[in-house]
Amino acid sequence: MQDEGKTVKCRTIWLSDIHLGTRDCKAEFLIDFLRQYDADKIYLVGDIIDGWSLKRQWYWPSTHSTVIQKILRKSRKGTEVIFIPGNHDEFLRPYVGLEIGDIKLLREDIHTTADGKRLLIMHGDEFDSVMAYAKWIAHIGDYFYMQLLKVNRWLNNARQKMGLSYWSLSAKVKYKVKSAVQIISDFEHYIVDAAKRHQADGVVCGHIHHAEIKPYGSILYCNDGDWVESCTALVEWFDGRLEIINWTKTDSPNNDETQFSLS
Ligand SMILES: [Mn+2]
Repeated sequence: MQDEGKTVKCRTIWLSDIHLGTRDCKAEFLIDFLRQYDADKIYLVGDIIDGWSLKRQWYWPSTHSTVIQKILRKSRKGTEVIFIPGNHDEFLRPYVGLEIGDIKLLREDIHTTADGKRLLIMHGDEFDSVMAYAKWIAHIGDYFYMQLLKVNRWLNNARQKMGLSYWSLSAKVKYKVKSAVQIISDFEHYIVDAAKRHQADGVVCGHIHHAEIKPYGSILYCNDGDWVESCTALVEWFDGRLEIINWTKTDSPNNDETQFSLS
């Protein structure tokens, strides 16, 4: 993390999958990030407010309001804020094209970097219906896997007591994790194809909670990650360089800051 009180100014910040309104949202981390990072333009790339979860159960601690206030405050102070609703905040999709205060709601956008590259900005759920088991991705991680190993141990102790043979739940899950890797790769291909259709040089999306900057041939695939597990943002510096900022150095298994230049 940066020194306390020192503001880092960048050209653009992309944030997505914050899931305000859920217990998993790491609002405090995001508040801390927003306190230290400033930008000319902020993209909210979907799943900012979790309407699905709020519909099931109302959960709204004051820190979640603080996140919104921080973003509105930046907007008042001159940051251009563009909100591209995702599937969890699809209740805002009927309003795309409108402005809420100074925040522009768009279905997707093209951002031009300082070095003149065109980036398609989209949430990324657009291809869920053509991708089998897409929902798996958001739930698969090391923690989940460890929990399953625990359940597996318990299950097999019980099976042993009943005279049943060993059956590996974790092997089943490993198979699923493998297919999750396949799903992420399928997802990236769909997104990259969309960028090609828009004749863009790259794409920025969210949705699968997996931050990454990765070239696919001539197209640069960028995912800004999430604020429920990894606490990551994508930023553009004033020379057009893109970088993933990882805000939890301590509990993230993937704590290397990734830098990448489009050219
Ligand atoms: Mn999503």
